[in-house]
Amino acid sequence: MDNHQLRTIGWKPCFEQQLAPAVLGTVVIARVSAHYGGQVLLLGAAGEFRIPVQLAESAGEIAVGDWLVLTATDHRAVQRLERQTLLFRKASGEEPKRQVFAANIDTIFIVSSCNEDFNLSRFERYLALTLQAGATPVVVLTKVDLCSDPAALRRQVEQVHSGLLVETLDARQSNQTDALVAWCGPGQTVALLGSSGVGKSTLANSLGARNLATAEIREKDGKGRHTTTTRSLHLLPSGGVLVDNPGIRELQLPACEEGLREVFDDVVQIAAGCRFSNCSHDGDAGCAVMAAIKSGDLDQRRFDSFQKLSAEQAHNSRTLAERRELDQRNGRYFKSVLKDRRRLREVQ
Ligand SMILES: Nc1nc2c(ncn2[C@@H]2O[C@H](COP(=O)(O)OP(=O)(O)OP(=O)(O)O)[C@@H](O)[C@H]2O)c(=O)[nH]1
Ligand SMILES: [Mg+2]
Ligand SMILES: [Zn+2]
Repeated sequence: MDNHQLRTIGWKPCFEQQLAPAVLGTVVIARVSAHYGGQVLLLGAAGEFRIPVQLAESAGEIAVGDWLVLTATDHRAVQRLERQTLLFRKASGEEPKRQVFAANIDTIFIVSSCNEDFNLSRFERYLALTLQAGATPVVVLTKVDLCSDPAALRRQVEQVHSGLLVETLDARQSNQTDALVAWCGPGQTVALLGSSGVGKSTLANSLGARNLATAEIREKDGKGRHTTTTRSLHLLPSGGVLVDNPGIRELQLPACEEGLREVFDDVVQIAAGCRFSNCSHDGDAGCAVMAAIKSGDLDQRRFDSFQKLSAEQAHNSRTLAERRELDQRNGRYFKSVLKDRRRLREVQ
């Protein structure tokens, strides 16, 4: 196994430790680079290759960024290495399912433009997801050239979470990406997350990914055209790996209570001072939250955002849990039906 080559695509000791020594030499290690309908594009020590999705998924569902252990002979996945981080949302639509975006991402660039797309509550939403995933968030504000006071926007975003890193740039200029290159060094995997048209693929190109398609946003509403349609992994000249994502239309929070509590640690701390532990923060006596809003210590917008995202998270985590339980019950039911059928066949 050529470890040096694998390290250039994000291989780390924590993955190596998961391999049984006996299998070394008899297997191929590869990283999921893209998913195209029936085919999965993989990156290994010897370069890119494709395998049918059934072979790739024979050790479980896969996501871009996953590490697979494949048989050397027919490239069937025998193990999906344990994920260090996992970025997912609740799948859109009524169905209570989660949708995995990407696995084993170290840093997430939360990309927003300084113009129409700028929205503090949206940052809070993305941030909760990033922290829940176990990745490091960096906010990237693009289109500074179209904004009269980017520094003011930057200060607003910095207040969303203490210590949050925020970079502002013209994503078309590669000489402005220096601050971001620090996150894209050897062995590092970075993913771009944001609405359509904010400049994710433009930024990827400026960081040195190869010629990703970009397109002008629509004039009438400033929205993007969903130019990027598949998630894909790209090698950067700085040594890291970058995942460009399609623009996100709707980001429904999945079960992510910890991520939310981390984003809103200030609100959680204030609420701990309410007289009653089940305070509704809506006129109850001794409510520390209401007092903080009145005194100006807590922003009404931030509190409303906390309430909204908490309710959404609680609702979705309930429905996801119900779905899991149903799946398990169905699984048990089908297994018992199969067992009964086998028994019948044996008796006949
Ligand atoms: N003026 C200016 N234009 C930018 C900047 N960044 C991106 N653009 C333009 O914005 C448009 C959309 O950029 P894309 O890179 O395609 O956006 P995207 O986020 O990848 O969009 P999707 O693939 O649809 O999700 C293009 O016309 C870019 O040239 C910037 O910093 N300044
Ligand atoms: Mg794009
Ligand atoms: Zn209260």
